[in-house]
Amino acid sequence: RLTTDFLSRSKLAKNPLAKKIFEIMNEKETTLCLAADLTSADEIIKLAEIAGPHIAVLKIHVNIIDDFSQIFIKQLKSLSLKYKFLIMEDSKFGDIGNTVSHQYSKGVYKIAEWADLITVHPVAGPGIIDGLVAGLNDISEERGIFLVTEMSSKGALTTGSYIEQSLSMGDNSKLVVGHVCQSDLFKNPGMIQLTPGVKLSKDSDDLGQQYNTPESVVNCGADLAVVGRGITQATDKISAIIKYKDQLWSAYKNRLS
Ligand code: UP6
Repeated sequence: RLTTDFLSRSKLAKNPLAKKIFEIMNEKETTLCLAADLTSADEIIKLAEIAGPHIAVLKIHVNIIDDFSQIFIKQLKSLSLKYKFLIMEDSKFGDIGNTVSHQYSKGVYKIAEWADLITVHPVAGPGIIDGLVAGLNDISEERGIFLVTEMSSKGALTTGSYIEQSLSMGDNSKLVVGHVCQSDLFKNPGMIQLTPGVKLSKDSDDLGQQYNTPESVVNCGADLAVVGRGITQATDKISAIIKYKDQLWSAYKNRLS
């Protein structure tokens, strides 16, 4: 998987959105997934406007936004079409199938209607994926999920057989586009490794987050790399965006050869 290029891997992906992620990364020459963890809808839109040309995926946590509205979703959708990036809602669903089917499609957010991609804890077992599939009943667009197979934070409980079972859950569902993990845990070249905990310098925050550099996460198998505060807290955001994009892309190029 590590030395195969994205375009070849796009042909091996079973999920149409996984194919699309590979194609976008290849075409825009970026593996950046921007974690726009901001609490103001306008600020997220402003950031998406400048980051749009340089990212493959924009990831949000919809339930931290103070002024969520359908207008925000409309704006975000139109930027995603204009700049060709996908929208990920990092819900980390983790309940029984029946509950997640409602959380996905109902309530204030109606996530299934607009999020191309979501994240899911495999903790509840395969029924959680069946529940999400049920939540897509009225949706005609392609959708994909990343299983949170291994977390970036210190002392995470995602170890050993939990990881193994999450990987096999992923192999058994067409809805799964890849895994959130820290290292090269799977071989299937049609699946995508999404790695969070990325910063220009290897350090940590004071709430358990652990960071590695762009080069080191790519060498550990990251296809898409999640950068949040490395960009959102930079004084010059556009140069931070381009710096991460370039470092990640050249590490990917080096990995191929
Ligand atoms: N995230 C992690 N670690 C995981 C899974 N997800 O950090 O194992 C998410 C966080 C946040 C982003 O919820 O949105 O990735 C990382 O942000 P940061 O770069 O600001 O630490």
